[in-house]
Amino acid sequence: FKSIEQKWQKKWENSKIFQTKEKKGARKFYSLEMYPYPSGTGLHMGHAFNYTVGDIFARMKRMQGFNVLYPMGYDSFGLPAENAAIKNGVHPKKYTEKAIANFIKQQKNLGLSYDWSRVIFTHKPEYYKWNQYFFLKFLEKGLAYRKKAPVNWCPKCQTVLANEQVHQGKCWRHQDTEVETKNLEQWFIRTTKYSDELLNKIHSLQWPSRIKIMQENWIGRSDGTEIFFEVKGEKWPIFTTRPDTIFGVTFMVVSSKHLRLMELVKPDQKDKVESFLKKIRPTKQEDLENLEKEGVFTGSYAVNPANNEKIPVYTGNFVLADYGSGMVMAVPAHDQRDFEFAKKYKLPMKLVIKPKDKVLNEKNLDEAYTGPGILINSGSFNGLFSEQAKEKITKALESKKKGRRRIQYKFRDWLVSRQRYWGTPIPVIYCSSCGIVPVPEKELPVKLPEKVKFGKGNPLETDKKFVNVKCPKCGNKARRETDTMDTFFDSSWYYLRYLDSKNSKKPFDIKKISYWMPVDQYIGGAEHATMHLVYARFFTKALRDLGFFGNLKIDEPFLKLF
Ligand code: ANZ
Ligand code: ZN
Ligand code: ZN
Repeated sequence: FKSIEQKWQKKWENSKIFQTKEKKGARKFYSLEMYPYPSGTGLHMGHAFNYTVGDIFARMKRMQGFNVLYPMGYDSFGLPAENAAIKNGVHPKKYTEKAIANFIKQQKNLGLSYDWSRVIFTHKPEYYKWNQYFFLKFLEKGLAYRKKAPVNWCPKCQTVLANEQVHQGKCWRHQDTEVETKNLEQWFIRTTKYSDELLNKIHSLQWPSRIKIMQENWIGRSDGTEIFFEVKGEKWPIFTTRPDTIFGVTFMVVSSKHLRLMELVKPDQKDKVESFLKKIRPTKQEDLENLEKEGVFTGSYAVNPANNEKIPVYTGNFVLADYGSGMVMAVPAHDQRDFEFAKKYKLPMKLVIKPKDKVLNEKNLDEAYTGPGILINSGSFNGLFSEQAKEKITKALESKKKGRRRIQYKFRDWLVSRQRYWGTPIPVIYCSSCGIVPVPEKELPVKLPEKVKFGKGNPLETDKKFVNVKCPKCGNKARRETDTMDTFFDSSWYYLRYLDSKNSKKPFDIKKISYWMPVDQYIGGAEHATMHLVYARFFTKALRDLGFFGNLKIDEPFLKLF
């Protein structure tokens, strides 16, 4: 067996039978597998499974007469290589390249029918140069920006993470580490510009419905109303999907992580609020239901725009700082979270929705009534059904300029900067007089320096030659960005680079895109439903709108997913 296997594999390689070119007239088929992170331990059975399925499929398509593109590459930047470097004293580059050689050997042994001439390695400057190039294009168009925000920090990885990389409050790389919240200035990609399209086009994809549903929920569209409540003479917005319950508001809750919380805290409540803030832990969207709801009074009052009632403003752990406006109107009779909070702190409840088939009493509710019904205790809106009342109340608020219709998404902009070494350097320079200055395109790639010290903090900061540069604009002393890009940036467009992997002038040629795109069959792990598969869809749309595909109508990267 061994000798037969070797004989034929050699023959395939020498005759280049798996190498592919664009062929006029031939029906193309782009068959792609999620490329691997080359770990030091070699292929695991999951890889062998995934790639064997893909190989069988590609061979079948060839037999059916298709001109099949079937490439392979390596997602070779990333934290594990850097951690191994710290632990074992090997440079991440050396560690990675050894791992890649082993992967290739194993994959070749399996006889996988890849077109090896197109192979890509994302840690090579010939590849990551284009990451930097795209980043600069995004920056130019406002699709990349820097802001201070509450962000996810993994103490074990010693870096910030994107929302997609926090799973049940833990880091995606290790389920034993709680992610913390820090207020830091970071680089973001404006993925939310495409929330609408990302959601609306999902139905057109031939993907497993479970993956589509996960992605839909991740983007999470809510249709609701923004309502302005006056607090200390200023209008504070809240987001609600239940404007029909506005007469039932008995208190307000502002997130304990709200950047402007302290403006609402009266001096005599300051100590109480501060000791509360010290004791609570960060909250994530998915813990909201089970969390013990806690809070304290801020000392301020809000005015309900529907009836001018004065209501107390609390701060609480169950309101997210980065959803809606970070503040809620609390309706304890009809919202379970508000109900639990009101019970705990003995706050009043007011019924404003009457269910069809039950009689409720606000003195002895066991839980919030969250269903629809007929409005009561709601002034001129009494007697309306809740769905109608949502419309009418929103309209009434709109006419008084105290509210407006609003579509809200759970989806957040993608945090892409990482305080780590083994990734693509972000191509910007900070100058004390010019501010953020992009590295001029002709100076790309900004190469990752090799002689750095590993151990504490970001190794890039230890390379003075890398850090201390001249401002490209004014020529004065300036500082280079030391953060690197999330490696999901690399995997967001690698399927385009396979089409033209050796092009040194452009990321890819449009003629090749026109022939091969989109990917006809994609094969890979479900764990990417709300990570890679979101980012890659965003990238395709953003590159399309930046004109990278000319007049081609390429809206989606992956038609079918297995
Ligand atoms: C008042 C109300 C009354 C609500 C009621 C619900 C029921 P989704 O579907 O998730 O969009 N909310 C708004 N901003 C929030 C934040 N930053 N953190 C936590 N909760 C927040 O849900 C929207 C509802 O979630 C909003 O509607 C608000 O509570 C709450 F009987 O407003 B509701
Ligand atoms: Zn981590
Ligand atoms: Zn300058």
